[in-house]
Amino acid sequence: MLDAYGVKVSRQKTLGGYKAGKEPYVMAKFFEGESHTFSEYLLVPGYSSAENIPANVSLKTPLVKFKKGEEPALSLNIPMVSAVMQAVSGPRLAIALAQQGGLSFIYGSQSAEDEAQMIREVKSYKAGFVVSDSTLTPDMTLAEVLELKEKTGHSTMPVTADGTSYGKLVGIVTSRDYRPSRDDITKKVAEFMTPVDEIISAPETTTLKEANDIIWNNKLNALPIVDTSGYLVSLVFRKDYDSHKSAPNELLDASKRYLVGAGINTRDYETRVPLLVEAGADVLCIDSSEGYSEWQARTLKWIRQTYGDSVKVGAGNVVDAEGFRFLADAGADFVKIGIGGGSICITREQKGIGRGQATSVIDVARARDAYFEETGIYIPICSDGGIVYDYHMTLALAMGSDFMMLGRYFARFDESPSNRVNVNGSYMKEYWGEGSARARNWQRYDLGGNKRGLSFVEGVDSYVPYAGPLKEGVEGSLLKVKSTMCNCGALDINELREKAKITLVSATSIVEGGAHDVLLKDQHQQVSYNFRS
Ligand code: RVP
Repeated sequence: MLDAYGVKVSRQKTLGGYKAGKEPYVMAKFFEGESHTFSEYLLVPGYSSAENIPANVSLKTPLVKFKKGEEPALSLNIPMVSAVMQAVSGPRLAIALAQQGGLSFIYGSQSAEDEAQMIREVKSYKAGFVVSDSTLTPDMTLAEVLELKEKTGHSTMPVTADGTSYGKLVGIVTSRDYRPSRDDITKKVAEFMTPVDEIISAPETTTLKEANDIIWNNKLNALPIVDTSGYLVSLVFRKDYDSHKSAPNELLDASKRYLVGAGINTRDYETRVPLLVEAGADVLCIDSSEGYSEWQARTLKWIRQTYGDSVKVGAGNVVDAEGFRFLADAGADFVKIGIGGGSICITREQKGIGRGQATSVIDVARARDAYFEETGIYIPICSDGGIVYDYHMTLALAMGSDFMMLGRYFARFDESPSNRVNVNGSYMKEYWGEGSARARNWQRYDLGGNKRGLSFVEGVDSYVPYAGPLKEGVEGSLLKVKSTMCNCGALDINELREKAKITLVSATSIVEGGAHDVLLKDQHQQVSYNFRS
């Protein structure tokens, strides 16, 4: 039946909100209250005892669901995971983050074979043995070497016959081999590298301790490890040995390999998941900007039917209790929260969907607790996107998040896969959204099923200020998180939730919270202040 406008009455429910006859039919559901972001909240300190010092704080947190009274099969030592993004989660960052106690989800916007190879790289990583990602060929020029050094920040680069990181070793280049201001930049690597017959190298059977002794005894900065035919296997750096010794939180599996996760989508899971599982991925995550969908339920169902509970898989993203419940019932091992809050994300502008990140976390955390009460199953939740200041992490935890996923934050570090570039005299790293034109040929912005071609950009391509090594950045941020927890009288995340007192702040009090009504003396101070962490 058609109405006066020629529209089928059965479709009117969704089109006009009126029944045939034009009586009011149904109103949209309105959430009570506004939706808020982290910056609109502060923590009010509670009593802190002499025990409340950062050194006593544990940030251990569950990664996957568990039954009341049992231990989760996987936990994190720090509540941070890196975003499932091309510009963020490659093998190098995964290793650096696992060394600090967190976990990366290798991006799924690449072929399943390439993704599985990245997983293998992390799982086969022997602490201290680095597979070079800046390898030279003998016929490259000094100009190209300088460009690579600028991009990666690496000053020691192996030279192989074919330029691959597993090629026949022919030499090594360090910054002591050239003088950028005086040498001809068209000079070939072969002319200034230290050739292989003058290099001290070691066989594959070398232990880290032995490698370190060789480095010390010969005053080396790096030791190439080669196989019996002279092909490069890895490099041991003096600085990595030190950093391995100072990684008490590292996140290891039962065979002492680093834990690593992998992003999947709702289209090719039947072929991708087996490759990732075979490669050794410890946990999977369905990566989509909109998780409350039949496609996710189908993906979860297939994984459960194929692997039972042995393959752990998170799902998302959702922003309310209803979405959480759906994914919980569908079998998700953890649920990710957040639509449109990511720094590079323009989903809210493009589609008008989303919700303030803090409000979403609070709502979903309540649903998670209700689910636990009802079923005895605790499903961890992850606040994904929109963490700008370090204190946002503390707020996310206090509001009920079990861990956080961060993109911009990790993209800034040396170990992220993106290029480092010099923009007007300052080092920047490139950072682009998975829904940006740059990444979207892989359709992370999962439209569900096979609806390829129906797409528009939901993300931007950008720069973020370069922030040095991950270890220093993460340690600095977590020290702040721990000291705020101490101010709340909490020594772990559960205690923080119990004791946290959270207040909404007015727009004017946000201004009051920064340096105000003074002229900063140091311009750099102003700049770093604006760039946040
Ligand atoms: P942020 O940490 O604020 O940079 O946000 C990272 C998150 O943003 C990701 O984990 C993902 O949920 C979301 N994202 C990634 N790409 C895009 C996009 O192109 N819109 N959004």
